[in-house]
Amino acid sequence: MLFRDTMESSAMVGVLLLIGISTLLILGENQVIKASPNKRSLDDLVFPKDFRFGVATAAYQIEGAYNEDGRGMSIWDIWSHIPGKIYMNQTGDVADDHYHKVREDVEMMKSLRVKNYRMSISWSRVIPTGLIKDGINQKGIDHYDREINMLVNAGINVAVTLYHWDLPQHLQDLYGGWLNSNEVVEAFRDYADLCFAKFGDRVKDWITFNEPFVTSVQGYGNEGMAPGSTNSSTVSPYLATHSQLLSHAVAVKVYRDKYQKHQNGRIGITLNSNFYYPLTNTQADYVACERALLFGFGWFADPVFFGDYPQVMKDFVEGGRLPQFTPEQKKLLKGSVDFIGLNHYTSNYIGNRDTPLPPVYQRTFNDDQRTIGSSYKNGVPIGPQADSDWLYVYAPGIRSILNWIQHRYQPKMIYVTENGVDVPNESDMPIQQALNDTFRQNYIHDYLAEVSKAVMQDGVNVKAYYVWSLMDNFEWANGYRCRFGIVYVDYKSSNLDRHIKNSAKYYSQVIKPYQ
Ligand code: GBH
Repeated sequence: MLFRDTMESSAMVGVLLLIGISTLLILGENQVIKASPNKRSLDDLVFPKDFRFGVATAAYQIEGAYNEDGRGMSIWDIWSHIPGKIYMNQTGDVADDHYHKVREDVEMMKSLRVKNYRMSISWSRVIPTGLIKDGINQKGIDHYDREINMLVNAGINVAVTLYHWDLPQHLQDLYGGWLNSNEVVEAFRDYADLCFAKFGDRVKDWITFNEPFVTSVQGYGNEGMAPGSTNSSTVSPYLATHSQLLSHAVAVKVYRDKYQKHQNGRIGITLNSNFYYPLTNTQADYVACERALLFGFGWFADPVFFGDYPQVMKDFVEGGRLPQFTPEQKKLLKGSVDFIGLNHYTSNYIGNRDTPLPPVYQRTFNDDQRTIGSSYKNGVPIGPQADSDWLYVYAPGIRSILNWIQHRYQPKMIYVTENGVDVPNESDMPIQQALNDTFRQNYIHDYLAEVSKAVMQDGVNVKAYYVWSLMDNFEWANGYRCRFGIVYVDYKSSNLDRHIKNSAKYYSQVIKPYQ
C-alpha cells in the first residue's frame, strides 16, 4: 500500500513535469512550425462519414509463440537471436504474447470502439518452410481462422498484410530469399493463394507487402534488418525490390483471377515515405527532393501504377544494376493495386549531393540517389524529436506527401496504413506517467488534422487511416525500448498486462462519429 502511494505521488510529480515539458515543446514548436495550431480541437478532424479509422500491428512484433504449434522459423527469429543485432539482445520469442491473448486483445479493441484492424499473417506459421509442397500447418491456419472470426464477430473489419518482413528462413537458406526472383516469387504466390482461399471470405483488404523499401535497403543493402546480407550491396537492393514487385504482381493476379469477384475485397501494397523539404533554396535541392521521393516511393509505385521504374532511376543507377521488366511483367504490374497504402511518420530535409561518387560497381543505393538528408537545417530540427532517432514530428508533411501521391498517380483510394509516434523516454517512466502520453495524443491530432485537410480541402482520395500501433511491441532493432502503442504493455508483469494510454482514449473519441 505504502509502495502504491509512493508510486502515485511520484506519478503526480511526473504529470506536473510532463505538463511543464509539453508547454515548452509547444512553445518551441511554434517558433519552427508556424502552421501548428495553438489549440487542438476535435473540430479540426473532419472526415467523410464512411472514412475508416483503425489500428495496426504486425505478426512478429506482437505474436510471440515463435516455436509453438508447428510454426517454422523466419528470418527475424534467426536474426534476433544473433547477439548484438537487437537492443539488449531482445527477441520476438514472446513479444506481447498476442498468440495466446487474441481474445483479450479483441475485447480491448472493442472497448476502444475500434472498427478496423490491420494485422499481418506469419508466413512460416501457416507454411513452415515457406514452400507449399512441404506441407501446410493446419494449427497455424486454425489460429488465424479463429482470430479473424473473433474480429468479425466483434464488428471489426480486417485488413491483412501478407508480408511484414518475416520471410520463412528456409527460403533464405535455400534461395537467398528476395535476391531470387523465380522460386521465391512462386513460393509467395502459393502462400498468397492459400491465404485468399482460407480467409478471403472474411478479409476485405489485402496488403501484399509492407514497406518493401525497408526489406531491400535495410535487409539486403545494409545490416539494419533481417536477413542482413551485405554481400554485393551494390546490386542486392535492386534485386530484392524486383522480386518483391514481381511477387506482388503475381499475387494480385491470383486474387483477381480466382477470388476477387466472389469475395468482393480489395488488394494493394503498402509503401513508406517521408516528405522532403529542400535543404537550401536552390533548384538543385528542389530537384533532389523530387528524386528522393522517386527513389523511395516511386521505385515501387511507378511499377504498380505505370508498369516500370521511374526514368530517373534508369538514368542514375548506372552499370546495368537496375533490373529490367519484360513486356509481360510490365503488363502484369501496371494497375496492380486497388488502393495504395502509405506508412508515414516524419519529414526531413534533402539536398543535392555534388561530391564525387565511388566507382559504379561500388555504389550503394544511397550513392545512386545522389542526395544528402538531414532532420536539421541551420542547426534547427524540423520538429520535436520522438524516441526513435529517425522520427521528428512535423505534421504538415503528411498533407504534402498525400498530395504528391494524388498528383503523380491519381489513385482511387489511398489508405494511411501506419502513422504514429514513440514518446521520448517512455520506457524509462513509471507506468502512470507513460499512460499520460500527451506527446502522442498531440501527434495523432496534428497529423489527423493535416489528413483532414488533404481529404476535405485538397481532394486527395484518402479512405482509411490506421494508427501504428494498437499496443507497444517488438520495435525491430530497437527491441522493446521504443514504444509506439496507444496501449501500454507492461513487460515486467508476468501476464504482460495491457494498460490504456490517454492517446487511446482520445482516439476512441475521434473515431466515435465514424462507426
Ligand atoms: C514502420 O516502418 C514499420 O512498418 C513498423 O513495423 C514499425 O514498427 C514502425 O514503422 C515504427 O518504426 O535507421 O535512419 O535508416 C517505418 C518506416 C523506415 C522507419 C526506415 C525507420 C529507418 C531510418 N521506417 N527507417 S534509418
